[in-house]
Amino acid sequence: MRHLDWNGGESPTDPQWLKPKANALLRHPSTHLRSLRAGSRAEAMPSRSGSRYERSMIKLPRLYAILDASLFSDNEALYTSAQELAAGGVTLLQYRDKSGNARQMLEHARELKRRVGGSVKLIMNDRPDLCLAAGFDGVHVGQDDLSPDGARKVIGDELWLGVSTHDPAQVVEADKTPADYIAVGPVFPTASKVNPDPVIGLEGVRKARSLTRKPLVAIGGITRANARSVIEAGADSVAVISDLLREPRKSAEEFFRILR
Ligand code: TZP
Ligand code: MG
Repeated sequence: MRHLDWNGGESPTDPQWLKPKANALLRHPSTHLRSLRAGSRAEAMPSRSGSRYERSMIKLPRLYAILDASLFSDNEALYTSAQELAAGGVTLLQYRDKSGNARQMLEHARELKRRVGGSVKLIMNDRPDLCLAAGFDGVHVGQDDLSPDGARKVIGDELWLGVSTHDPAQVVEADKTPADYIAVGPVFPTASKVNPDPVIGLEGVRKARSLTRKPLVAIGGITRANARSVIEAGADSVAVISDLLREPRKSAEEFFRILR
């Protein structure tokens, strides 16, 4: 089926390896063509004394790919996408499945580890238990999941821990936790999350940058068209779902080129 995209042009046929939901996402206007706004890189900040944890700083790649299992028509499509992303240079990948059961998630996670674990750091969304069971490299928790302290207790000191935040108060709080990085968003409107928090814009990224020295991941509606502005607003890395769906390898390569 061909359709008009929101620019009035004809889009390619919907990829068969994606679920209809994912194809709808690809057409969602809000995930595309955000205006580019130049921002200024945040100055290096003095060390913050409020932090209760002294952890050595991790280094994030510019692109943090997220694979949402619910968007793929079958397991093989999910795994293939991960392999394509890895071939496109992705070294940090989060596995996310809001509707799957634990066994299915573990099966996915173990196979992802088998296929791309050699070159890609794998992060489990929401579930420290599945992170450990799958031998993943870290876990990402949100405001309704285990607290960063609780998650750290489960995964131990070595693995990566990320935390989602949606406003300045949450960033300040997250800064005091044993999280290795802080995610902020949604920066732009997104159709990939059910009931997303209010959009924070580039201003929200700048504000977050001023509140923490931890590595900062920006998420929500980030595309090749707006990613540069997000990094210029102070993010260290952009986390992306929908703009990596159609041609994962090519899209990842373009993100890296744009964010060089
Ligand atoms: N958290 C905040 S926005 C979002 C999540 C998981 C979805 C990001 O997806 P997309 O398609 O890159 O906007
Ligand atoms: Mg969560």
